Amino acid sequence: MKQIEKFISSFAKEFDHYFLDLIPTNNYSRQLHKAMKYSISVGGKRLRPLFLIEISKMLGVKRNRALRAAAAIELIHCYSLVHDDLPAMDDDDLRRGHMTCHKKFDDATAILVGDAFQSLAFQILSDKKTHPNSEVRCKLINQLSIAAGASGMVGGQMLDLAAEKKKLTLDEILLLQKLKTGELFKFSCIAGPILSELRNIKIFSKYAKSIGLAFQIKDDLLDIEGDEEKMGKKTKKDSSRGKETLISFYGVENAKKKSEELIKSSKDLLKPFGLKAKCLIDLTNFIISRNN
Ligand code: GRG
Repeated sequence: MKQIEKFISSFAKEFDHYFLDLIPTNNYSRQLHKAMKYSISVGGKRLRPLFLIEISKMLGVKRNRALRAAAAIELIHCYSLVHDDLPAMDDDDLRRGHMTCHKKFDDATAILVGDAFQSLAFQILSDKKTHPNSEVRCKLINQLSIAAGASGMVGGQMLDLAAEKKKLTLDEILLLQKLKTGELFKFSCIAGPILSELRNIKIFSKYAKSIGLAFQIKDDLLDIEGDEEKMGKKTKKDSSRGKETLISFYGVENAKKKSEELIKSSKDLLKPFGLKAKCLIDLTNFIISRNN
């Protein structure tokens, strides 16, 4: 295992301990509680939390505050995966190498798990433990709701569903991906600047735009070239449904080149941070070197 992979997996272990403890244990159905714990304990790379925490560290944000914002973004991500796997959406049996939530439990439970994750994310952000300044908390809530909602991930998912019935242009695909994947990455990259109360949100929004698109190109490449066992999910789904992807426009080789350019330009944005950005640079490279 490469150094960066070891680092990511040890972070995921540490984060998961903390993350599982945030699921409230009383006052509601045991089935819902079990399904919530199941859906977050089956793994995942925890990349969105890791980017959020590394950027926060560079900016001197207290770790416990960054961890709370990181849990909020991962809850939104986990909710989106649980809902995306449902029969009405992508209809998948396998996620992160385990049965999907609706297969392990049932469709209604999976819908409620997603709903509960979403509200828990905002409950965490609105708590004073996340930041003593209410303006900071409000900004985090505002940005996460934009990223997750109709002009962010949910809007992107709607475009994605429509893409099964209609051929999209490159610009339409770029918009779809920016909304569906890019907006959550953006929150991961700007939460640290918000928590730090510094004025460097613009650099990190720009950085997020590049890594979000590079992540999506890699995701499309993995769908074509990836190993189902390593990925822990079904591959070749887009091609088998005749769905247009970034790869169908760029072609495999150009897509790889494009993703390398995006990673280079995102690392250039980190130059002013010098050695402080070392770990974030390694993580940036991982976006396209990963094999799951
Ligand atoms: C249902 C509202 C709603 C949205 C679903 C996330 C999503 C939108 C769909 C999932 C399908 C997909 C492949 C999206 C592309 C990017 C993505 C989210 C990949 C999975 O993220 P990773 O690789 O997953 O970070 P892990 O499992 O490591 O957390």
